[in-house]
This record gives sequence, structure tokens and C-alpha cells, in this order.
Amino acid sequence: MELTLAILKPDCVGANKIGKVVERIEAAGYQILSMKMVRLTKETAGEFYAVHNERPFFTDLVQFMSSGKCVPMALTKKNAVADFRKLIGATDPAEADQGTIRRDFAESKQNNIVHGSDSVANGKLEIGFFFSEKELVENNLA
Ligand code: 3AN
Repeated sequence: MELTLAILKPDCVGANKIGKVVERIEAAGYQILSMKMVRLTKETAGEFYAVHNERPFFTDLVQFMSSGKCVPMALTKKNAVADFRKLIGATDPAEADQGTIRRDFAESKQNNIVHGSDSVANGKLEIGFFFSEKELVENNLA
């Protein structure tokens, strides 16, 4: 089973859409290994998005991601990473396919409701950014 990290972003949490988005994720066959609610500092948000630190939208992105609470989720399913990108749709909700989470709930390229890892390797790294081994293992003992 493959792993991916989702983050319900501050626009999702602030608009009380956690349940609606989680419903879509579960209906798509994902098992939630672990989830929590966190308020990122600017420093932590910048660290998470370090790959974008040269981009013109970086400062605004960090501001947005630290503007309210987020819900990171460690998810698993076969083909979790690629299927999740399909489920959420393109970065810009206006370009996202019909029926995708971003198309249905997001308002802009920046405020786009949910993050999904872009590769299997990044999925593992990003899960490690938010969840300890203990949280992942102890949560999932039979
Ligand atoms: P995705 O989340 O679709 O993988 P990335 O990784 O390219 O997109 O970008 C990370 C985050 O940066 C996006 N989720 C979005 O919030 C923000 N972002 C990306 N491109 C733009 C842009 N052109 N303008 C504003 N924000 C952007």
C-alpha cells in the first residue's frame, strides 16, 4: 500500500469544510492512518514549502498557510499519490476537472483547500514532517 500526505488548508478548516473534504477522501477508498489539527508558524510553513522559496508567491503562501489551523492526514491506498492528485485536481481550481475537490470547494490557486504529495518519495518525507513514527505505528496496531 502506498502512502501520501494530505493537508486540509486554513481555507478548508476556516470554512467548516473538513467533513465534506474528508468524506470525498474516504469515499475514494483512502484509509486515514493518522490525522491531527495544527497551527503552523510562518517558519514551519516556510520549511514545508522550502522547494518554492524562490517563487514569487512564496511569501503569500507562507502567510496563508500560517493564517489558521490545518489538518494534515497520513493516507494510504493502492496508487495513493497519483490517485490523490486526480481526486483534488489542478492547482488552479478554475482549471481543475469537474468533480474534483478543488473544483468544487477551492477559490483560488493559493487558497486551494487541500495539499497532496507529488511523488511517493515526497509522500514519505512529508508524512515524516507532521507525524512521528510512534503516531503512525501505535495508531495502526491491530
Ligand atoms: P500543488 O499543491 O497543486 O502541488 P504546487 O506544489 O505547485 O501545487 O504549489 C504549492 C502551493 O503553492 C499550492 N497548493 C498553492 O497553494 C500555492 N501556489 C502554487 N502556484 C501558485 C500561484 N501561481 N499563485 C499563488 N499560489 C500558488
